[in-house]
Amino acid sequence: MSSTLIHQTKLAGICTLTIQRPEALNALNAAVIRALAEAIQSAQSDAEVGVIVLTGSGEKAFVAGADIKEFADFDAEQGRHLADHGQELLFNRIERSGKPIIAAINGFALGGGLELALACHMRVASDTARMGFPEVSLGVIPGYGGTQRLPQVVGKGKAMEMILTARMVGAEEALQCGLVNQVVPLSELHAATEKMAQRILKNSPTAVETSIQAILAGYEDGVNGFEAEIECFGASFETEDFQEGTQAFINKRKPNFPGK
Ligand code: DAK
Repeated sequence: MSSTLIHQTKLAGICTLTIQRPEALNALNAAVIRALAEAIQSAQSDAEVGVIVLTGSGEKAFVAGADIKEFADFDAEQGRHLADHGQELLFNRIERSGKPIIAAINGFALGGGLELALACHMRVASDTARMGFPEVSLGVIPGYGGTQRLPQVVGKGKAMEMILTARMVGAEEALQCGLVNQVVPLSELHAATEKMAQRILKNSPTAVETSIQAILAGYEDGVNGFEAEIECFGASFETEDFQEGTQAFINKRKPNFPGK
């Protein structure tokens, strides 16, 4: 299912969702957020999909932020409501997805666009990408989880610098501080993202999903990540994937995981 705002392709277990608003550098308005949430939900429930890739249309931008023209007239109540609604509908859904979601950052990833990339499990950037949080230059603060996820990824000091100065960082600096996992020439971005996705697809889908759960547990309030890991680890032994993975090793063959 493709909408005019989100273009979807599906190939060999990888579903690529491309945000299509090139005239506004793929800025996130309410309609894009809704369409993207629906497209992700549909890919998550598609048994043929193992990894989801998010990217932006054109060669200039991944997502240049929330749509400034749309949120310019919001009051405090609307801002709070939309932050809450948008975080649950889209950003938390991405982060908690059992199927890994990779951001292929093909240009500007600013404000809400960088928050979208940060909600993804991994980020591959083109060497042309520029990332930052311009919010304080507009009189607001990041509202889709940026103040929480950026320090988790790059550390508190770098997050403070990026958010308080509103300075954009280039791809190399982003790689150096751990904001992105890999940087490649723009022409190789999709091949590099696909390669990362294919590596994941060789592994047990249940173990991949459970790894995501265990990693996220360590960031949840009141949850002991080590205890969560023990639970998740124990549960792995009951899966058919565990039987298949260990038998394949013993019999010197490639595993064919049932994903259960
Ligand atoms: N919103 C709306 N339109 C945008 C846009 C944006 N974020 N970014 C670019 N565009 C539009 C431009 O207005 C322009 O449209 P026309 O004038 O042609 O109609 C078109 O895209 C091309 O942009 P430029 O002509 O500006 O292109 P340049 O190459 O000259 O510059 C740029 C590229 C990325 C440096 C520049 O476009 C730029 O500075 N864009 C804005 C970046 C930005 O400040 N983004 C917003 C960050 S704040 C919320 C939760 C979270 C948020 C908001 C609300 N709630 C829960 C309610 C998050 C806020 C943010 O993301």
